[in-house]
Amino acid sequence: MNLTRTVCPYCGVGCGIMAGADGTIKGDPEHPANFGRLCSKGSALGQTIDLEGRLLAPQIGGRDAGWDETLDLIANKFSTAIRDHGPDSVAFYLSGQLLTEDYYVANKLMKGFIGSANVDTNSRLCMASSVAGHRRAFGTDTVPGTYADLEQADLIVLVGSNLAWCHPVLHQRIAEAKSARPSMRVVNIDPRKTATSALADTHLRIVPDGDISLFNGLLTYLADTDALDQHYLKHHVSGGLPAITQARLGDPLESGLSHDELEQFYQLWAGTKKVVTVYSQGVNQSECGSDKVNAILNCHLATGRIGKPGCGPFSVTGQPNAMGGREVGGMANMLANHLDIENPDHRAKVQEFWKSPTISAEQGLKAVDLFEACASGKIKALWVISTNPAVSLPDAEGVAAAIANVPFVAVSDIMARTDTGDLADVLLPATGWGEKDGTVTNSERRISRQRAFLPAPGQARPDWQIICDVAARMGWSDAFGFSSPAEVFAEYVALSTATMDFGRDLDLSIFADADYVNMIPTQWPQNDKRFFANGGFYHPDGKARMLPVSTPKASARDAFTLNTGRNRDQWHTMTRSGKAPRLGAHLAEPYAEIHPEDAAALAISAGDLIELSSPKGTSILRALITDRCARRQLFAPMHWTRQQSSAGLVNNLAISVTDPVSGQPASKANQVSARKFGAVWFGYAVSLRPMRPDCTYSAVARTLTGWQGEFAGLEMPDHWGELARGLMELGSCSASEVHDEHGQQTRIAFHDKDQLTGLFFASPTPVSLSRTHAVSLIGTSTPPLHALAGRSGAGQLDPGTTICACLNVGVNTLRDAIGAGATSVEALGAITCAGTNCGSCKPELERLLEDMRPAMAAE
Ligand SMILES: Nc1nc2c(c(=O)[nH]1)N[C@H]1C(S)=C(S)[C@@H](COP(=O)(O)OP(=O)(O)OC[C@H]3O[C@@H](n4cnc5c(=O)[nH]c(N)nc54)[C@H](O)[C@@H]3O)O[C@H]1N2
Ligand SMILES: Nc1nc2c(c(=O)[nH]1)N[C@H]1C(S)=C(S)[C@@H](COP(=O)(O)OP(=O)(O)OC[C@H]3O[C@@H](n4cnc5c(=O)[nH]c(N)nc54)[C@H](O)[C@@H]3O)O[C@H]1N2
Ligand code: SF4
Ligand SMILES: [Mo]
Repeated sequence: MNLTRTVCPYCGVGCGIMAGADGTIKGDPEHPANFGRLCSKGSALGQTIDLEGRLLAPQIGGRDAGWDETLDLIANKFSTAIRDHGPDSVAFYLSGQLLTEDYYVANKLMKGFIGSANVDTNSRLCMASSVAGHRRAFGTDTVPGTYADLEQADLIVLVGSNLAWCHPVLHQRIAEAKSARPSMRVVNIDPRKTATSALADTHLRIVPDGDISLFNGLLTYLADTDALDQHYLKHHVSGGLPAITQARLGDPLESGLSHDELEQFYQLWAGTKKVVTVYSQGVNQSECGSDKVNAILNCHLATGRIGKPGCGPFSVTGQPNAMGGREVGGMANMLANHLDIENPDHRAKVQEFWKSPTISAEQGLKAVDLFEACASGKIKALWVISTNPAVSLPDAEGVAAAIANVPFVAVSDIMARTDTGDLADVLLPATGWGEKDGTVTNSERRISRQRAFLPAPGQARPDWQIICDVAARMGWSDAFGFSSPAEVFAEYVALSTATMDFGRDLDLSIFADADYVNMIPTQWPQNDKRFFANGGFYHPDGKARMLPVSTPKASARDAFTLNTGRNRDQWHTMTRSGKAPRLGAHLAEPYAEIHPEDAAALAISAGDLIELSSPKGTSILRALITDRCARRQLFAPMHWTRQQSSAGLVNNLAISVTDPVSGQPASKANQVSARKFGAVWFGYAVSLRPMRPDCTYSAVARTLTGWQGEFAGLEMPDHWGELARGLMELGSCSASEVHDEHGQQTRIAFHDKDQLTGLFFASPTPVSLSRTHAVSLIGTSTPPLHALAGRSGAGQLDPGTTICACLNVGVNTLRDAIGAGATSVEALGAITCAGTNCGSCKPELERLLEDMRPAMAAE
């Protein structure tokens, strides 16, 4: 089998992959991000490349259309809006999952040719606070760290990062470094206990947004204990004194930590030269996200702990090309190639290089404002590319209404049905991962080639080409006459060279003669270059700035604080990861983590549903009772959409509160009220065919044998059989229905000749039966009555919820192995194989061992 070297399309670690058209996926042993490792999502990519659900032809108003007709229509609608209402009446909303070449041409079209800066991206929801923090401190958006720093550090502080689930290969690299060098320390700062806390020596459970108090306290401690680097401060930093003075005004105890916890952490930080502080959405997605970033940067600048091996602040990017998007300037407040939109010299140079008729002179609308402008009628034509804002933005229902309010909406996606695509006038079929060529930049500034190994399906075209085709039809064929991504990349590199006189960080000259076809993963400006060890910042005086930051005013929080984030085995709105049965097995349903005492107070027991409400909307989720969450705090995943669930979308609870500097929404601290959802019946179904999430409560997911669904309702249906048929779309299959003697439990088996095609179970309490076993029966010739027994066959262990997605090992199998004497992750691997493929589940194995240890000791 011929394998193609490419990169993983999921997270910002940017792992190298060797992929084959038959679905073979292997880690690339030569890629410096992963050296052959992959996580569960990367390993399961082979299950996501089929054409099921793909958008294969352009659509206008729901009908298939030809490319010429569609492109003409878009060009016409945009040109007309610009003519009648000015350039700011149109907008692009892009994505950190676009390739650099796609991003570059979209930004060029909007800023240089249309003449508006209304081009923003989902990076606004993701990295904007880090970008703002970097620019305030360094004068440019530079990430000084490299992955090797993580292995060389003596202390790694993970702030607001669930690395074990969200950047699993970096987590694996740290875990390996730590086991080789046990003196290495890891501290995890998160209001919630996560899989990442398991790796950490210390988990500091701060209050939500307690970060500034904590890091201001650290800065004060460093100043008071003579731990500052006076030489570095004198020569390379300005603003040290005001920042320290401001920090002193805060009270570190407001972080929610005890005096002892603070003292120990401060001592450790002050006493360890090689510190890397890794931070992610717990920092960025906050009302004070930019200030949190600067509070962290202040401590590194004050101690000169930046840019040296094993040292530095490290904002890890979420999406595979979040970094590339920032580089090409694909955000409303940047120009291109790390140049400033406000700077007339920068603008003149870029305009001259682009030979463009115009250049936008001021910032455009940032994501949340952009969709508000859609709601108010200011935006007349909108093009959404490679992102799903009707799910991922706060006030998701409001955003959906805003999109519906725009007179003309085009959506480019790889899938036919998404919550955003469902609102579009025109759908454009894009080629997806595996089918398209280009480059991406990962968290450590490494540019890698994504290479196609599959043919473009149907009429799908690469995003850069669709954008250029529209630009040409708007009258700019010369400037957008690219015939390959290689040509786009060459222009992007040439722009960096042309603007080198401005002395910015983004120097791509190393790629000037790059062989695009065979390009090897390379960091800009050169491999292993660390910025700022000897100063050289990008403010006019060449110094970095420490910024005075103050603790945010505690908002009244009498309700619950809903924290949101990610699951190990799903990617965002699940359009791709949701296709992989292996991944669906990990956490198959939208849930809310709730503390046992809060659950008790709301009379919620295991398996019950919880209803969350805010002024914006309501969600119904399965209650997951756990002390991983602190009291009055909840956590729910962001993944579920209207496509798989009736009430699992959590962003419809969010009010659009944003950081005033970065415009990034505060997705981690939504104020909600909670109560038990008073379902009178609960249902569970497995089926050979897709199910509809068409019930007061419903959530459907892929399984190894088809689909499964969880349901619940507020009223007893008249006919269970009709209800089940409606949800399961099993048409002409015959049904066998069984009721228990009290008429409480209903069980229905559907079969087509000998084949079992569906099972439906309903009960007045949460349906308790082995999901794994039910799933395993679908498609077999098990007799209906036997199947309706609904439990594992006699003597056969129910493996339980899947923990190891690669090798399909369930929690009960693991518990058994621990009961039989397995005391380590390695021993569990040897007995059950769990964790021996990609290793993403190791933190959960660790946690299971930890959870069972006290119980066993007590026996
Ligand atoms: N499996 C998986 N991996 C992914 C993704 C995915 O969808 N699925 N998406 C990718 C993307 S785009 C991104 S941006 C990254 C995100 O990666 P992460 O930022 O690591 O993930 P999140 O789960 O969003 O949030 C991280 C943590 O922030 C904590 N937190 C909440 N509030 C606070 C606070 O006030 N202070 C602190 N210190 N912590 C807080 C949360 O409890 C949570 O554990 O993941 C990337 N990787
Ligand atoms: N509550 C809450 N909300 C959040 C977050 C949170 O932590 N909590 N996190 C935020 C963050 S950090 C992020 S990054 C966003 C992510 O949110 P989104 O970007 O909205 O989510 P995705 O599901 O990644 O959307 C990508 C879309 O692009 C499509 N696609 C995939 N490949 C291609 C391609 O090659 N071309 C085209 N044209 N389309 C393609 C996919 O099918 C999918 O529809 O969510 C944000 N929203
Ligand atoms: S860590 Fe996993 S999701 Fe992220 S790039 Fe690597 S394989 Fe892909
Ligand atoms: Mo993100």
